[in-house]
Amino acid sequence: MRAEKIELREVRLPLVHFFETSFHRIHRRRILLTRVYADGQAGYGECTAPEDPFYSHETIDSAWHIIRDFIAPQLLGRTIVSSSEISPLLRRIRGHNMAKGGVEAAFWDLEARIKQLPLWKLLGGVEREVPCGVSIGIQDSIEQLLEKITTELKAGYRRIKIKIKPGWDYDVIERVRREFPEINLMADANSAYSLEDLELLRSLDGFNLMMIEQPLAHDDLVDHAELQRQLRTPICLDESIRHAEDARKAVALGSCRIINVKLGRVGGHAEARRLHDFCRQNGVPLWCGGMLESGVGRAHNIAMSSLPGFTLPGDVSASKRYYQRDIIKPPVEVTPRGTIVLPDRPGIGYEPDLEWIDELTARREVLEL
Ligand code: OSB
Ligand code: MG
Repeated sequence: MRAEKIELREVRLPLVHFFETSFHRIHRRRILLTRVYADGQAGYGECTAPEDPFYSHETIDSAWHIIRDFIAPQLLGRTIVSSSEISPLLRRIRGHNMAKGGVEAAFWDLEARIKQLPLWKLLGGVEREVPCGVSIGIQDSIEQLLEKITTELKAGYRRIKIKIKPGWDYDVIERVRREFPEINLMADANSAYSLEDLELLRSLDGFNLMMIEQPLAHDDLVDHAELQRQLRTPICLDESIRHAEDARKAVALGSCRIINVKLGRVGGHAEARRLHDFCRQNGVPLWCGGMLESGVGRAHNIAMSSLPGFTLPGDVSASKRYYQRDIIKPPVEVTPRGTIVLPDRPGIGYEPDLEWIDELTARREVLEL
């Protein structure tokens, strides 16, 4: 593949329902789509950087800048045999994993299309159907939360994740457990606590949670190891794992027992696969996280989830939970068994709806040699 052109687009999509975490409440997404042209074909990716720097340092605007000024110049005009070469080519750029991952993803889609293979097969995936969970944000009331959980369980989802923060934690989980004693339940704190909250975090041990996700600082491994020694509930790390090396260190320190893999956060499919291989060899279960992606990013997440180490239900759910009309055809659908069936078509396996994308486009830039 010789990349002639990389196109960046910002599309704006309102969320069906606001999404609130410990760090913000959002009502719509600004999404950065990438499109790489080579050998007469195009591949599609999505940069998962959000609008603000509250999840990590990256934003859609920082990613735009890094892609335009540093990533595209490295890749345009270069002959690439396998998309696994891209991550090493970008190594000199420190961090900015979502920017890198957003471009790398488009190359993988393109390579799979050229080879006439579904992306999941090209990546080495084996599962034909992947289990799905849902991530439910902080609501205005516990009643609203219970209603949402009921809806998602009826739809077949196999695991419920709720967001927590100080003031929306113990009582909420207690009430959810009372209503749903048997379900697979977990909580995601997005770094809202510190070791000073040890007593509260230990009190959650009584609720038989599958795991607690990222309770402590976004860049910490040491305090999480201390916390894990004091908890029965497994800790799952999200923000703290930026690449396979972080996973190695987290496992060595005992900072977590489960890892949430996000393509953007780790900088793309190649790094996600390295992380996957390490965790599989070391018996650490994985699941695929989400960043409220549009269908393009969602399709990439689904392909990655076909790797055999993704044994737990992910945060990858149906398009309609997020967007009234997704930007791919068909939209992502979930079976009544709470699974997504891997598509057989080449590439990401869903077609970007180019006319709809044109209508939603707020900004576009074409990067060429
Ligand atoms: O921490 O997993 C997270 C969404 C945005 C930013 C961070 C997170 C999330 C989610 C939603 O939990 C996952 C999804 O449904 O896409
Ligand atoms: Mg998380």
